[in-house]
Amino acid sequence: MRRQNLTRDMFKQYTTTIRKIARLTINSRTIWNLPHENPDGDTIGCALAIHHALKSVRRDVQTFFSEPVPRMYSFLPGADEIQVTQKLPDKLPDLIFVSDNATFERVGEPYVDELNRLGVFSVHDPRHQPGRTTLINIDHHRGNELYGDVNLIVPEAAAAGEIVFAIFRRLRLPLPSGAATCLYAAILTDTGKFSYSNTTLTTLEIAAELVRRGVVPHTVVESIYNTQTSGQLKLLGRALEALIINEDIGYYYSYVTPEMLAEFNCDLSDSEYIIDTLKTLEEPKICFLFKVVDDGLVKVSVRSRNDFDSTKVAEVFGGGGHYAASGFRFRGTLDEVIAAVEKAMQELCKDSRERKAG
Ligand SMILES: [Mn+2]
Repeated sequence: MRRQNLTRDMFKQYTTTIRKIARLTINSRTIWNLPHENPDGDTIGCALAIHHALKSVRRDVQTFFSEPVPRMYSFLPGADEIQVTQKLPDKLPDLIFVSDNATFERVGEPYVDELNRLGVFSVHDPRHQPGRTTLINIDHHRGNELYGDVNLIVPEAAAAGEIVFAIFRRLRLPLPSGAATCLYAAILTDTGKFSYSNTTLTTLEIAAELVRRGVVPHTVVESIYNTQTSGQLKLLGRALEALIINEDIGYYYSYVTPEMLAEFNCDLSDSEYIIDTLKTLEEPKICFLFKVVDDGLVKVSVRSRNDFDSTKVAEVFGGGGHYAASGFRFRGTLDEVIAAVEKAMQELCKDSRERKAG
């Protein structure tokens, strides 16, 4: 019985907001789910879990993606009900759920434009009008900008999926096994298969509860992780060959270019796993993966396995994330991002060395 209490304790200080979201959900008829751009397992798992659970209680719920569902998540129950479109309907719903999304802009350019067209803005925007719809922001990023009409930010949660689980429990919804599988995928991916330092007793308790509700852990892992194409493996090999270590400052990096993707018949989302292998080097413990989109844009993933807060460098470039895993976008070429990161890392590491010495 004590186990139950521990899980509940983490959410205790958020009870008022959880209750409020539960009440709003019960009282609404139409609901939208929007993921963040470059959707990952957490944002997709949350959106689909909300989709399932609310559909099962006869709410009119729609889930919109502005980009295709990444291949490894297409097995998730309900993925075939996602509407992949750059346009949103003209009539706003009662509620909009946005999960795992630290800033309003991160719903991606197409949906920022669409929401603005419909009169929906961040609460910090002077154009925001209360009552047009209710934007519910569920997240675990420390730097969340609290842009929603209701904001439930739980930095202690390993995944936004844990928070959605807490809301469902408050609603006492009969969690269908499809929804449970989606939440399990959310938690599994954000904890690196329960291996990152964010994995807590609560994480495992929630996972156990989801398994109790019908999730088959092996199937979820197989579908998400063990389904790479030969092109993806070869791309990984090429990226590992390209590894460069900066011994002076203490970080290393690699990159993926459009030419590499084309050679192995991959798209950018096929390069998501590379960082997981990249970050396993014993020393140094900070790494970057530069994913070149085109001549003017590089997407950057940052990972840290020591006392270096990866968000510090991501923030230099207007990005963010978590202590050990973050990212940012860089306007420029591969050479330019490599030089800019070296400069930023030099500054940041100098600062921390000075602090230690002082
Ligand atoms: Mn997340």
